Amino acid sequence: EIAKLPKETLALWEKYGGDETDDKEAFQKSFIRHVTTTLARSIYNIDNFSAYQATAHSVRDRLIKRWNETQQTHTEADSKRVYYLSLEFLLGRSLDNALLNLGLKDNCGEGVKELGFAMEDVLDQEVDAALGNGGLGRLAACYMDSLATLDYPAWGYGLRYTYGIFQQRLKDGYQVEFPDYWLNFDNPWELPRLDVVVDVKFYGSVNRYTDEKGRKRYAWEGIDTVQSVAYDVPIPGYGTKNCINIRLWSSKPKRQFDLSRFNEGQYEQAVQEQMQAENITAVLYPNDNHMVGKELRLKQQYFWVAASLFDIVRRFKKSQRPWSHFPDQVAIQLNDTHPSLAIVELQRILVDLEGVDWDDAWEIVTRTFAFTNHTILPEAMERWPVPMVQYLLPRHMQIIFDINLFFLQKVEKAFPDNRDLLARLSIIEESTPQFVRMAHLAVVGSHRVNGVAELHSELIKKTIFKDFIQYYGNDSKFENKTNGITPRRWLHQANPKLSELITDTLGNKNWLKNLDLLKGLKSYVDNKDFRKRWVAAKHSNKVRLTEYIKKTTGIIVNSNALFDVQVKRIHEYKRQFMNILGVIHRYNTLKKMTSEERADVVHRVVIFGGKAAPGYYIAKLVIKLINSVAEVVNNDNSIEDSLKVAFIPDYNVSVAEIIIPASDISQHISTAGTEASGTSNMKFVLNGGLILGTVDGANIEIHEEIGDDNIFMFGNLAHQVDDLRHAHRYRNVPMDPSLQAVINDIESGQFGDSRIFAPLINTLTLGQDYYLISDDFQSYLDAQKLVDEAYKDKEGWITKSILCSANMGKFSSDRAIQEYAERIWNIEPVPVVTKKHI
Ligand code: AZC
Repeated sequence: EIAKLPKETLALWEKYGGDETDDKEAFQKSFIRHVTTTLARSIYNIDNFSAYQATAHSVRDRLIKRWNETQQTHTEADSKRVYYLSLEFLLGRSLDNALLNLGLKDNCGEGVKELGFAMEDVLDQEVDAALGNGGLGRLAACYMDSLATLDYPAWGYGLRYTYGIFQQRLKDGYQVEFPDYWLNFDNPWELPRLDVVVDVKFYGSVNRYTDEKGRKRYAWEGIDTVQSVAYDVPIPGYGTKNCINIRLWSSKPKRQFDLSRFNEGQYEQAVQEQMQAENITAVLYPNDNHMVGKELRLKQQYFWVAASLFDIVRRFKKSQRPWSHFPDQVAIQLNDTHPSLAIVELQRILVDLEGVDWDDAWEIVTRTFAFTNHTILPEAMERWPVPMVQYLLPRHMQIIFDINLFFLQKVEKAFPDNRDLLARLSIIEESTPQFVRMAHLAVVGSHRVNGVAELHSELIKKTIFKDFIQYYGNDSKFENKTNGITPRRWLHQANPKLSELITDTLGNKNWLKNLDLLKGLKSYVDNKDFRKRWVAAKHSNKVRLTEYIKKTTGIIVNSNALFDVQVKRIHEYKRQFMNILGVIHRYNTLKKMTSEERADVVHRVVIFGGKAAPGYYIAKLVIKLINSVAEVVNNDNSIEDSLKVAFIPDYNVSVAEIIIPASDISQHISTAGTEASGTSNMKFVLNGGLILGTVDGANIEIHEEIGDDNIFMFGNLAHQVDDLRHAHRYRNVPMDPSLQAVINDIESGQFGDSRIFAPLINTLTLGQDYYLISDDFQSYLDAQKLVDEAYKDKEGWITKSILCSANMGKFSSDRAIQEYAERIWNIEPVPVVTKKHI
């Protein structure tokens, strides 16, 4: 194509294109140009926020260049791509990450400084892209970073919510939610593709007809059409030209305004339709590990899946290959069951629109999809009422019934006369009304199903997917892919001092692309100078957090105390409740001590952070209890600063970047078998923080890697949980005495009106203690004692801290992505070829 252009045109592109180079001067030129033209401001009128915008736009220019080169390279290579479908991408801030990944940080920093701004203040202006709830959404973001870094041809598909996860503020110790209107100012990290628009329909009916070959065919006549507009978010890899894409869809009405209705005086109705269309992508559902069966949520899922598949299919069709090649060109990963309608939609496209025979289509579908499960909690399992699906997506409901019928026929053949098995395996739950079991649909429609840590992947085969194992056999579809985190954001960016020390020690930055190289730190574990710098890095991170705590809560803590952190979504299964009960125990123990006895005690700062789903009453009470305890403890001079408690509001990705590098010990204390993996555990340990954890999720594999001496594990094991619960239900289990004492303290009114906390206490006493706090409480306290003892041995602790980081190579998301690429997606890296500016 290029060859056909006139020489003069090419020469112009050569001459004027591509002045977005990476040197300081070019950056400063961009900065000033954006201040004057993009922002329409002047040298006399730039504050930190404008400086951020100008910097961001300058970086954006350079990102777009790489994005273009990448997309061109991938189109030309025409190799297989992976599409990662996730309703959540919890990206956080982009500027610092882009600067580091592109290698622009130094030049840009200097450039900005000479222009009169401090890079830190500039970076601090950015609002988080908080399009996710917690672990699942942040995992998607880490995976995009690794896909880009490893040169894989990959795209993410998600929704561009107008409101991300709510902002959390505290009032009288209670959580209050505020809307996260993150698009208030322009968003330099997205490229609106107002020309990439897909029509999505809903409702309507299905017509049957006979096609020219005499086959029975079905056509869905949807009535309500909404438009899906693409916004592309470039994701740069580290130390590569590869810059991949997350395409986020935004909904808008098909007809801007119904003029005829307007003329007929139905102004309000016309406006309403417009608003209904825009509603679809208005807000992220704020539940973590919990399904809420709202029709709007189902609409979101289909809207997103339909637009994404249309886009993927359109791209494939350009290559003019036969349909049977589709799975050789396209791999689609389903991030949880949220996108499982994609299985049905692809089958519909192939059968109804493209005229492929059912069985051939189904073969294509199942070879294309793979499914990641992130939880076995029953309340998180997606089930949609059949009548709702039928009404919203009539043709899809038929196809689901057919998929189920053909599947169950096969099961019946393999296991004749086993009606119970059929009922248990069925995609349809035979209740009133019937429900569609999305996890079953995802399993049946995928060629691979994976859990996210070894224990979890074993548990899904024994619990939620047990019957599928009976049918498919043990090793056919089911795999484990232990989660990972990106060391670029979670060490290099969040902990620059430690990153610099590691680079100095190992002699280069290769560890950022091969985290196993951290092992090289082990030979420095006794090196005095190295140890000194290690401690200094941790200390400066603790000072930074101390300042942040003061700024956000007013609480003053001592940066020399042991920092004990639990930050994650507030959930009963994660047991923040047990943590605060332990704090009360500690507090009342300290109160009983003499001053001399207390002199020997390790001072602690217990730090909490995390959001509760707005409708999750018990989780919100836990937040209130933490704050009530903090109020009493922090103002009690009699314990002489030996204990402080702080609840940091509005925990999000950028707050995590401040908290995680500053922790001495962090808590990952879910009831065994409930936390599928956990990923913050990996982030803490990578940053030289020890962990206190139950034998659950990825804690187990972290333990395996870092060894007994460097981790504090406690509590009952996953296989004991059923019996313990049974005992609570049917026997009179005596209450653990230490826990009873703590309950008495709360009930005595030590932390304010005890009636407030009664529903919470009842979960332990009346509610059969489903999460087994009473069963684990004593071993939790014992483990905490060991933590105190270990921390007193300063030198011993430093050694542990170093060995923690040094052994964390396995938990890089690069390792995880490589495993997915090889075992599930069958894709190869495609290094980006640098083009001139044509
Ligand atoms: C989370 C799991 O709770 C967490 O253990 C895991 O580390 C994370 O996914 C990433 O795999 N699950 C969710 O956030 N949500 C759901 C629906 O599972």
